[in-house]
Amino acid sequence: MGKYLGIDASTQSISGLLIDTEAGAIIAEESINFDAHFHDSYGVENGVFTMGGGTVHSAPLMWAEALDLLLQTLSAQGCDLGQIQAIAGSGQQHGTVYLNDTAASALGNLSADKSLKDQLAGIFSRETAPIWMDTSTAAQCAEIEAGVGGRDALLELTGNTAFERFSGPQIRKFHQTEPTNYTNTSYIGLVSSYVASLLAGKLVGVDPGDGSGTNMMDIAARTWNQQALDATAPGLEDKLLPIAPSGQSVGAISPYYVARYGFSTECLVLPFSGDNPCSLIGLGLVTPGQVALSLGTSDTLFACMDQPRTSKEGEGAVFASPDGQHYMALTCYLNGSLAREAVRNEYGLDWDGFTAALQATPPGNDGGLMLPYFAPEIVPNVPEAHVVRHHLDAADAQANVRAIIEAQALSSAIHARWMGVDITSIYVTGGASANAEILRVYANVHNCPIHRFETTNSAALGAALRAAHGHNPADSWQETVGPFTQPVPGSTIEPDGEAVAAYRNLVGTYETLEQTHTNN
Ligand code: ADP
Ligand code: XUL
Repeated sequence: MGKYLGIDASTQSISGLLIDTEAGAIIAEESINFDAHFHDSYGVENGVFTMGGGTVHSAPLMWAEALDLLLQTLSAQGCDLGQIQAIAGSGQQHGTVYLNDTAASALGNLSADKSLKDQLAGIFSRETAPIWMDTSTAAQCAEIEAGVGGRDALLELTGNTAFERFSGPQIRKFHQTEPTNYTNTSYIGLVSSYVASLLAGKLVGVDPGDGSGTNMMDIAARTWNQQALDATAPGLEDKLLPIAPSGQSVGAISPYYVARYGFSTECLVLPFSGDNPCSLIGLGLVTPGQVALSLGTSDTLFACMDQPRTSKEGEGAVFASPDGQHYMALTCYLNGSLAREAVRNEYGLDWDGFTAALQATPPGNDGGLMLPYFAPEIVPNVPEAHVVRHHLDAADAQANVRAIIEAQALSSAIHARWMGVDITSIYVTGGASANAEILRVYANVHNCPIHRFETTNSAALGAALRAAHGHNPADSWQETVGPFTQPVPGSTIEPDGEAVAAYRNLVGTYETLEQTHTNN
């Protein structure tokens, strides 16, 4: 029993969520939005740099500065950080951070008189970090698959086919385009392991949940796979730390945070994991068969599984669950919140206006459909942004609002089939899950109830619960997650018979439209 902090380093913000396991309650939740604080100093938009040709990066030094600001804000609000017994975290998946040979010593000798930003500016062998939105590595994906003996061989070795956003293809591109900087890189981490390293004051390894999203880890053994490393870049094994088991503390928090923010010297740091694997825990999905939907910057649909079920056609990914026992199946869409915002902004609406448009239009949208590829899409694989309107007038704001939400929900039904799970209820999280009208469309398309939770940040909650379990490993996962993962009473959204019938026919129509306009 005690107080545990979960930190979620995501695309557009870094958040902290503090739980008290004695009270069974979330006692603080705070978020630092990157654009609001760092747009001028780093030039990020929606937390990222969009660099052309599908290349999307972010700034690891900004994440360090944001971590200081988050802890300062929590402390200024009166949170007694000294009572926290353990911290775990969650990071946007796949993104890679490249450090030089000064990093370990800089992290180990942090002075409390100066900020992280002032002390760590020199540790990078690459100033920017490619992130999950990057779609520029199709060539490297093909080369890696060929390098291990083909797509099926990579699937067999790592559980996943090669994806543009996965870490391995991104590392290969760096090696090919900046060979000297690659040679000068001593350590390659993921967003998750980098932020854990900032807290621990030493280099921390990648956990199996996030290691699964690299195309380089043997998913069954939960170790790096040498054949996959060889197919990615030379000497890579020397730049990676061994996979760090998700539940084992890497040591106490760095003295920097004790002196600066009043943390206890005993406060433990656990490895961070990916945001989706953490959401699995934060929504209580520790039993196989349960399904969840995250409507964040990316939209993801995921399920807990006993065994790693693989997606041969490259529709989905499989990750190790940070509970140490299970796996998760995941379908990820790049056109999530930013695509919804593109429609909202195009018609000059705010979220209330967007919601009103959904309320004013009928399920099925009188036949109006949209393929919402405002940016390149992961599923189906669409390399170039293009939006298709089918029986849909571009001037009709309300119909376009409904069209994008129906497109996203229909696509989530089509591309969940590979998981082989009978979807009987869906747990939701992510910023857009605050919007009941969006969720109503999902309830009707999937013909099942949608359950909502107290926080829309299940990744940060899952991280806090991982910290609690790491500190009390004798507790069962069910005991740990149970008190925090009950749906809010009365908040469940039930399907409506007539709307369900309208969507039953529309799924096939949408699928045909999708196939006509993509190569999938
Ligand atoms: P991340 O994946 O970066 O953690 P979040 O889960 O915090 O993202 O979601 C942030 C997004 O939530 C915003 O970009 C915004 O588009 C969306 N959002 C917030 N409130 C609403 C709302 N009422 N309706 C629809 N979308 C919303
Ligand atoms: C999952 C993925 C995204 C990021 C978003 O494979 O790429 O959901 O984790 O933060």
